[in-house]
Amino acid sequence: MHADTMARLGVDRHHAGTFAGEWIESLDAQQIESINPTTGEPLGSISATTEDEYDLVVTKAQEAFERWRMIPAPQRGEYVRQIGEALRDNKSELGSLVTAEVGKITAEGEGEVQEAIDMAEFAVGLSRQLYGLTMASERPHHRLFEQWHPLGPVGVITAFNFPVAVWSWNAFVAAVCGDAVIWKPSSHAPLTSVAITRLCAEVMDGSGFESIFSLVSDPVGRAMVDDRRIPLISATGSTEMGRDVSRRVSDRLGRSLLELGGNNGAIVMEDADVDLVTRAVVFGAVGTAGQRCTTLRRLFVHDSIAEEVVGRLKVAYETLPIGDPSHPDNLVGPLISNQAMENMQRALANAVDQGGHIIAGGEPMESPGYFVQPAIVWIEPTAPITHTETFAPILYVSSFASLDDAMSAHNAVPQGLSSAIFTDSLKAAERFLSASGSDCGIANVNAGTSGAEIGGAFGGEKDTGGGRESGSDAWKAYMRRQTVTLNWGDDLPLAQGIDFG
Ligand code: UN1
Repeated sequence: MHADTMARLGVDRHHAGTFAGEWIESLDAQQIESINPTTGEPLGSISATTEDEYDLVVTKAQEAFERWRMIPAPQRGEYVRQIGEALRDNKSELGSLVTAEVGKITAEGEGEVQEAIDMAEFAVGLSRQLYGLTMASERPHHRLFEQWHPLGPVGVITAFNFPVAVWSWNAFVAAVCGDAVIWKPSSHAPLTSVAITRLCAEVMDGSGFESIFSLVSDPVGRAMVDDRRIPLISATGSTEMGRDVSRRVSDRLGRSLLELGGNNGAIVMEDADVDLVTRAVVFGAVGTAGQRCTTLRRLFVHDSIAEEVVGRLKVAYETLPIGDPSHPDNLVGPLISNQAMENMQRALANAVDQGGHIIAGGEPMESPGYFVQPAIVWIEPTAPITHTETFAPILYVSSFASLDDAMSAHNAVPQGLSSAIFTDSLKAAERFLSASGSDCGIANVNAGTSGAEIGGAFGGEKDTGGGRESGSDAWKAYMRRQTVTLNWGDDLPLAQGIDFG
């Protein structure tokens, strides 16, 4: 089944891992193996990128960029439209490859490809919407305005958990903005990156712009981060990784766009709809086996309904269908690796040490793959473990007496990605959305923390890194702003009224 899917996508069991307008690999290259987390078995492998190959990728991307930036943005959008079509035509194959490679259930594997298709469509529209403002000039016969120009080759570092969608947030927007894109995917999802790059290559073939969507593999991520030829590095992953990227990129005064760890919380008020809460919490906490940066990790429930909500969640957790993610009945697939299982066990042990009680799940499961039972832990919101992100399905639950208390516990963590409140009270919702409410980049009312639409800007504050990707005006990060003053008069009036003789 996997072999068929891979063949349809043109991904051989062994494939070159570097694309610079053409696939390249050196004979003695190291291999990066892709492991199917459902079975623990290898799916295939790609060749790692050597330093020389990396250099060729950047040289070709730069050369392509210099021509790409000069074609009208809507024409660039036309290429992205065709890539979106190619994704649409291959949605189920790509979805199954995502399922095989990172263990997402079929609906989520395909959902992620859909997110990339949506993103392509968004970027096509955007290609006719890259606007600049005109400001009122203080000088007669002067026009003051800003325009946005392409930036250069952009480096895109993605994580295993969204191996298609997060690349598309960056790549499609950057491409219509006139940039070339150099992708360094996660070593846990190399085959998906090869399949996607092959689709792009097919569309771009013969256009003269084959190097606009290129691919590099480990271990050249660091070289890319340090490379002055790359004005923007967009990186998704852990806070630790992002801190390192941020330091290195700012050292060369480059730009970084960071989407890092989340530790997302939801507040459940006494008037919340408990059915809706239960469904939203289960999807948010156990969807993608707790491996989204938007996964719900902390739940604050009003004292008066805590017992009821926890009871409902326990029942839901006891009957969760966990298993082979390609089986349509299953809702929870495996974690990405054995290491991820160990991290989860360590976090649970710490939680118990810090006074927590595991009230559902938590056990690793007998299986060749990396399956676990999602856990619910009743614990004080001040326990240090609840202030860290463990990339696994652990939900820390506590109760509160007043919204003010819940709000301060909610905002007390270093991360600031996504947040939610469940209530029918207008006052409570508005308090949560106010300047003294949620300190996150994403705030939801009566909807869970995960599963954001692409139309909004995605990202968060504090340790989440501050970057914004995908929708709204996130495109501005991929362009350079130029402020223009144009004097169409015969005099030379100076700003600030300066008289210079
Ligand atoms: C991520 O986990 O890095 O909002 C991205 C969501 C998805 C994207 C998650 N649209 O959950």
